[in-house]
Formats: sequence, C-alpha cells, structure tokens
Amino acid sequence: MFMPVFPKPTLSTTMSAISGPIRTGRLTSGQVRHYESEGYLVFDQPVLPEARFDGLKSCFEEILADLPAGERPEAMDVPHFMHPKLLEWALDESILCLATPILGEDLALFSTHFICKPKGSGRRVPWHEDSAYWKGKITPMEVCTVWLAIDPSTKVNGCMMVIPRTHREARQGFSDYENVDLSTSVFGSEIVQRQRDDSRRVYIELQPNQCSLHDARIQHGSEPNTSDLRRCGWTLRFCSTRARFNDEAFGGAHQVYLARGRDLGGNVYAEPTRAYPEVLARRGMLNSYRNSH
Ligand SMILES: O=C(O)CCC(=O)C(=O)O
Repeated sequence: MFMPVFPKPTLSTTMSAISGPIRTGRLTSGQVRHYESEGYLVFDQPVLPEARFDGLKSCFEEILADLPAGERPEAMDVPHFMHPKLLEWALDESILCLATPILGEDLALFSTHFICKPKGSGRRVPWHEDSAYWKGKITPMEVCTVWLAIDPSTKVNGCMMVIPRTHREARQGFSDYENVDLSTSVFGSEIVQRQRDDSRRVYIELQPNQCSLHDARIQHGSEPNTSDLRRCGWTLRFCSTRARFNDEAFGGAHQVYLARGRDLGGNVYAEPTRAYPEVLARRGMLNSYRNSH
C-alpha cells in the first residue's frame, strides 16, 4: 500500500533522480520573481524522474480507458478522490518543491483535474480566473496550480494561454462572467470581453513531463483541439496550509490533503491512502466526473 512520507518542515534537502539533491525549492529567485510579477511561470525541465512520469502516464491511460461512456475527458475533475493512487504523484517531492518557493514549506493539495482534449474534437477552455470559481471557499486566495503536461501541449493542439499580470490588475481575479456555449466549451461561463485583452495572450507550450505554474487570479484559457494530437494536462492545485478551507461552502463535497509540513490554518485533512465514496456521492459523481472548475 502507498504510504506517503511527509518531510519534516525543517528538512532542507532531499534526493532526486533527476538532478541529485533538490533543495526545498526547485525555482531560482528570478523564476519566483517572474511568477509573482507575471502571475505564471514556464518550467521547461523534466518535473518527475522519467520512470515515475511513465508510471503516471500509464495510470492516467487506465483511468481514461475506464471513463464512462458519454463523459468528457476534459472534465476529469478531482480524479484522486476516485483513484487515491494518483496521490503518489501529486504528493511527489519533485512536484512539491516547485510550489514551496512560492507558498512556503507548509503545503496543502487543494485539488487536481485532468483536462484531456481529444484529438479533433477537444473543447476550448473559456477565459477565466480559477479564483472566481473558488470565491468564499479559500481564504486568502493564494492558490498555485502546477499544470503538468501529460502530452505535448502546443499552439496547434490547444495549449493553455495566460494574460500576464492580470492577477494584479483591475478585477484581480474576480471579473464579471457571461454564459458561453457548453457544447463547445469545458464549462459554461467566460470573462466578459470588455474586462480582458486577448491580444496580450501568451501561449504556454510544453513537452510531456514539463509544467507551468499559475496564480489562481490570472486570466487564462485555451483553444479547441482540432489537431490530430491529443492534449492532456494534469492540474495540481496547492495552497499554504495557512489558507482556510471553508467546508460549509464546499457542502461537504470537497477535501484537501496535507501535502507537506504542518497545518497552520485549523483545517481538517483527508487520508491519502483511501478513496472517499461519500464525498463523491455528495458531488453527484459516484460513477462519473463533474466539472467544478
Ligand atoms: O488546460 C487548460 O487548457 C486550462 C487549464 C486551466 O484552466 C487551469 O489549470 O486552471
């Protein structure tokens, strides 16, 4: 059985098969400054040791192969509730060390989501801020998403796009939204045109096992995948354990995991070795996924 090991907060180094010792942080101070000022960062190096990434990819392919008929592969939200084995990767030190320079040593895993756009018919992700979906659920709204590429993710197959600096501009993560066509989009609302400037978009192109990081308040989205190459990314969303998770606002239909260090916010954490059918039932997704992005 998988037993995650939570490093003590004082630990300063650990070993990695990629690059020898990894420090508690894998980012340079320049990269952290870029993330803070621009709201995102491209990490164009291998995230996981190669064999570990291969294991994750195989696990993902099995989960995808079992996707119930009619379910959209872009909407595989919180797959780790159904498949706790995924936490072996989500809580991997190589990944946590990307979040610690931004959020500190005490980390919670807030959520994960496979956004897998099939070749030819992959849906677009409307322009949005993650924070708009989590308003009132996490305080403060300091969530860093590690977007780990499972497939090559390029302009051609609908890679993620961000509008730099919007996490600090104007609405700072809380724009106004309007409805969009759900038959072509991963979810049904989008930031109104007058509150975004798409001409400033930056395309985030990644190879498998590379990642980007983005702030919950940045405006981002992606185009449809009409290419002949699938595009899948796994979002891993981390917060400092200082953040308060509002269980009532989640209606008992969500849970967070202590990823590293200790709790600082008085939160209750899930047990990473078991599945939570009761939580899935509350989400109405015992046999299916629901996109609560
Ligand atoms: O995968 C995409 O295209 C969009 C990702 C996204 O919206 C997110 O990570 O919050």
